[in-house]
Amino acid sequence: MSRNDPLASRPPRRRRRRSLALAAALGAGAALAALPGAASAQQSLVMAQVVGGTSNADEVASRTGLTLEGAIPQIGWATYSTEGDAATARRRLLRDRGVSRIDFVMPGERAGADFLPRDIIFQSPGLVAVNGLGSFDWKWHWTIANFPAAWDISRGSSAVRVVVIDSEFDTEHPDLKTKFAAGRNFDSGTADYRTGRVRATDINTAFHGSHVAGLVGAASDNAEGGPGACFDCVVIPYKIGFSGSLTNNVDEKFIRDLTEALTAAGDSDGVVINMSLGTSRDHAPLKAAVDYARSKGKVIVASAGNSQLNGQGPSGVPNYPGAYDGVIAVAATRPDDSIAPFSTNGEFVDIAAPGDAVLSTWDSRLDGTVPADKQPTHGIGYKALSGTSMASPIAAGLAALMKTVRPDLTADEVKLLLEQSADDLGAVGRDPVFGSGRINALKALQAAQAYVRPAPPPDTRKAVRFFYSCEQGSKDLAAGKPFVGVPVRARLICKGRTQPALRKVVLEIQRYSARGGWKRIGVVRTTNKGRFGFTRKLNTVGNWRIRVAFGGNAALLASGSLGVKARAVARR
Ligand SMILES: [Ca+2]
Ligand SMILES: [Ca+2]
Repeated sequence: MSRNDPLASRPPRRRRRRSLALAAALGAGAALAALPGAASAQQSLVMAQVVGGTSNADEVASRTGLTLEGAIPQIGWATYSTEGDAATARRRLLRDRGVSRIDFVMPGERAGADFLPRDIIFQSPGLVAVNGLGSFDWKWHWTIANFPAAWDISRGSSAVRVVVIDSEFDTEHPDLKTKFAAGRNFDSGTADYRTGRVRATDINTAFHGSHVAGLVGAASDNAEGGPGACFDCVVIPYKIGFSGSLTNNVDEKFIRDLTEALTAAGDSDGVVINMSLGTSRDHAPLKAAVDYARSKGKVIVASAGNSQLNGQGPSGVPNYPGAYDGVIAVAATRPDDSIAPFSTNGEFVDIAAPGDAVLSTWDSRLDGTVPADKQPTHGIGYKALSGTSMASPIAAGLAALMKTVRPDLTADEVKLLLEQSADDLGAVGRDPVFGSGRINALKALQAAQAYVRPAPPPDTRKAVRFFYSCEQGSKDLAAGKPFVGVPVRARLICKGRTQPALRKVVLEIQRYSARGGWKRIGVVRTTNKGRFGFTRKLNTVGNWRIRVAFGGNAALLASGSLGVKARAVARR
């Protein structure tokens, strides 16, 4: 029985329509004032990063009707001017397919602590409604977890990639299109299976992946919507299939698609994997895929599930893959740092992150073409959703920031530091509701920077020393001395002792070869006083290096010895 939603998300019950305050946010224009005495209208400049390099900058100019002022090919940025309204020019550039991002100066801009991205939710007032709590600032999910201060330390890196395994992705969304690496489609049995096509085609499942991907890494500083947690990171979108609706029961195809996608994520160059989904039953292939991705060093983050409410599934049922060892299972909090009522409780919950009424990217094509309860909140494809599906990518994005400042951290270390730096909530210490507490992005990055890996405990065992020698006829062969020539088929007679005395211990007699190193050719048992003796017939022509060796025990180190060297030569 799998009564959980395959995707841990549900739309908020109340939705607040909000007009886009783009013009208000940008209206004051760029910092270039008109020259004194100039008769013409004020000229405004906008810099734009051109897709494919500045050789395409002219085409952007002709499509947007703006004047190309100059370009910097080394970094791919071009500058455009307009005699008209600066906000209009920016909008034209942002919507042009040849532009990945733009840059401009905000009125009154100054450098300071707590980097605030130049996205709408950081520049304009707005509210989201939380069931039973009231209305809250629409960027609450970033501020409560201290992300602005964390972004002063790191905003991610294009070298740090996050695989998002989810429903579908609006790969042309203006806040996402520059953030996606090539995607892969694991929706088995469809025409797009095993292609790179991951863009949404089904309005029933379209929103979820776009929303989750935006929370990981939506573009920032582009005057669109909001930023993602790790907005200079790259998102790798992996699409899997859902049977018609996100609220359908789990089926075999879902498990199969998820398992294949997670295994591929293990082989990918992603360092973090986010799965805002789950099922209430343990599935062996899914567990194997988790173990495989872990063996590849991936940081795996998953939603804790939305099963705590009646009607959403049985309370407290573990959500897989979140409940597997080594997967960071994320519960959802609200703007007052209470637990979201749907967030699944259980010993498997590791941490909590904001997850009730969280604003993020929404498939922009859905506007006006879908039922009222699935329409975007406003014109640019942003929407507040609730679920541990939203908490998980915020934590995953933070893990990516940690991997940016400390690429050497292992997945277990990232998990440990996320937990240790979290703000404890609820019952003191780790508890089944919040796990170790609500993530704190600033403290997590500071902990990552300061982390000193504990040195492995020194080996205090003593070494065993060997004193022995061999003789053949009148020749003495002491350990560690150069080769001594002896007739082939001669017999070496060897004896010696160990220090400390190994009583009644079996030692190995070993012979060295260049190909195989030291290999056992016999054994010898020590006496009560740690003495031993053996003979060895050198039955082939060539070099013989023979030693005795001890395998070690709780008090003594494993130890070899130098060995004696004999060169067996043919008899004349
Ligand atoms: Ca943005
Ligand atoms: Ca606690």
